[in-house]
Amino acid sequence: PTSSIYTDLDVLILGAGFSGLYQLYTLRPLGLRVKIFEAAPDIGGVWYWNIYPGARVDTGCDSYQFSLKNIWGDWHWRELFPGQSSMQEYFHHVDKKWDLKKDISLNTRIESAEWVEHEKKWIITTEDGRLVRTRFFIVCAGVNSEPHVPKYEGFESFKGACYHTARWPRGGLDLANKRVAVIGTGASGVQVSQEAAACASKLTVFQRTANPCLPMRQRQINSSKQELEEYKMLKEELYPIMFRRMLQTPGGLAYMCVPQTTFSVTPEERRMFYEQLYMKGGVALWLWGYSDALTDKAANDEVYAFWRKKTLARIKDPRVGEKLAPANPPNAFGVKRISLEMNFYEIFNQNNVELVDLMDNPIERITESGVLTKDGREHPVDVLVMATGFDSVTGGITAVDIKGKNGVTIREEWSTGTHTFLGVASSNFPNLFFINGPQAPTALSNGPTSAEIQGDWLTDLMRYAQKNQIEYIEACPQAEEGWRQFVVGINSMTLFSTGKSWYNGCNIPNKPVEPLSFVGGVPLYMQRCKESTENNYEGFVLR
Ligand code: NA7
Repeated sequence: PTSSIYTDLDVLILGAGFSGLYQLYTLRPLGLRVKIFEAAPDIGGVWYWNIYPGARVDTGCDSYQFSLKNIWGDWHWRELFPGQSSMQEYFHHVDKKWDLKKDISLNTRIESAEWVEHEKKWIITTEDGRLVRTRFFIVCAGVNSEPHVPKYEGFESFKGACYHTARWPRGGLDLANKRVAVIGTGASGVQVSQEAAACASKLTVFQRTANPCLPMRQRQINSSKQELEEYKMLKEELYPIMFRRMLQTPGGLAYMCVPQTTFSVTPEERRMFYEQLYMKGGVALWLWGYSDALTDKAANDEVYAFWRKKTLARIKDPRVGEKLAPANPPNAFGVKRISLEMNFYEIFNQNNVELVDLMDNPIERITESGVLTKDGREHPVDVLVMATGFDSVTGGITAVDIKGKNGVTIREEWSTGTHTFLGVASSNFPNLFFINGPQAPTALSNGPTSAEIQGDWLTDLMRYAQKNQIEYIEACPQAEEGWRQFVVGINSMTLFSTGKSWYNGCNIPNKPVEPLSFVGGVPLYMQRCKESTENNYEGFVLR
């Protein structure tokens, strides 16, 4: 191709979710030529795509947003756990405040990126044939953006409607009086099942691994004028403190676990504390309990036993209860993402809802009219919902053909395991960065918090590069090896290393099993980033 069909940029960002938008906003003052390419017709990332019935944030609204006052100052949430449409409104508010869309090319899917050594630039190709030459390429593809659909035999023969939760039809899909099947019981499966149970003639939930859910305890907020006025005043005072505090907790949230360990208190005290956390709702019982809950198996068993008792009391049929909250759980409590629910356990008391345990009775094949399980039973289905998750953390990056220095794609390069330094860059891929990618706090931290921390770090690096005429930045293999050992080492000190979960790639056949996120928490991560920066970006080659 001739150079005239290229667009020249300093920075191209892939993705217009929390990470990409923040990156664009913070890079702009540097005066660089920056653009975002976004595959979807609108901004918001996962909050554009996930429009299945019941799609909702399961982090409290105060934490799950940008920390900058020019956004939150005149934005008021209406629900403690906002639904998808509120999130989309929020992103439009962000766009209006930051005037982002003029630098975003929507409906633009990046297909490939190739490093051109003699130019020290990336050549990016889009699906519609556009070419971009850019110094830096920042992939903000999202943690759970690349849908995973298991390859069942007979899939193509199915005559009903079939959708992955993240590819729900934009025109909507009426589940009323339909026979609905949901495969998967992660956050999406739980949310869609709750909605389907209320209107479907029959709902069949196919569960592979029982995964504890905690009560969301959703509530409306700011519904009266007075409440809103109070909230505004509280925000002025509290938000700056809260956002600072979020940088001091491992999960990038406003709260964290207490310093006490589980068995340092009496059984009565423990019971009272668990009750309090459970009543608080959301992730409290999971993340804000005793400090050893996710590192000591006996401590973890205590929380699970408490949760199980609470949950069994909600399910009428003890056989169903045993499936949903088994005496011998497949995972330690919370080493797989805990989902939040509103009435998930009660729906199984309804006559129109059935649970099928795929551990006992796996899916043999999909037929023209439903799902055939190993016991020979065919479950008739009009709408088949694949709530089967994502090629998490790395999938959004490896979906793009990114060819580095040696002509090898990042997909091939990571096929036996990811390697990065600080979770932001990978050797052989100069001038390429990822936000909320592998080996960073990512899935084990609050998304917007991590997007800001890494985004600020990267903007500082871009400023440094500009000031010092640096055209080439690459992670050193030795630094990567050290980082990998650090990530794996910390992970092995926790129960996360024992879990089968998308946190460590276990959900995707043939994906390497490794910790995909940094378990050491936000403050330690920030400290490591700072150490590198203060030593002239130690661990990177800068030229
Ligand atoms: P998740 O949490 O990855 O859940 C996917 C579910 O699908 C989970 O229950 C899986 O069971 C199940 N699954 C996956 N593959 C299969 C096959 N082959 N057969 C049967 N069942 C299967 O994805 P979500 O969309 O719910 O949530 C993603 C994140 O979004 C969530 O964590 C929040 O951060 C928001 P498994 O447990 O693997 O046995």
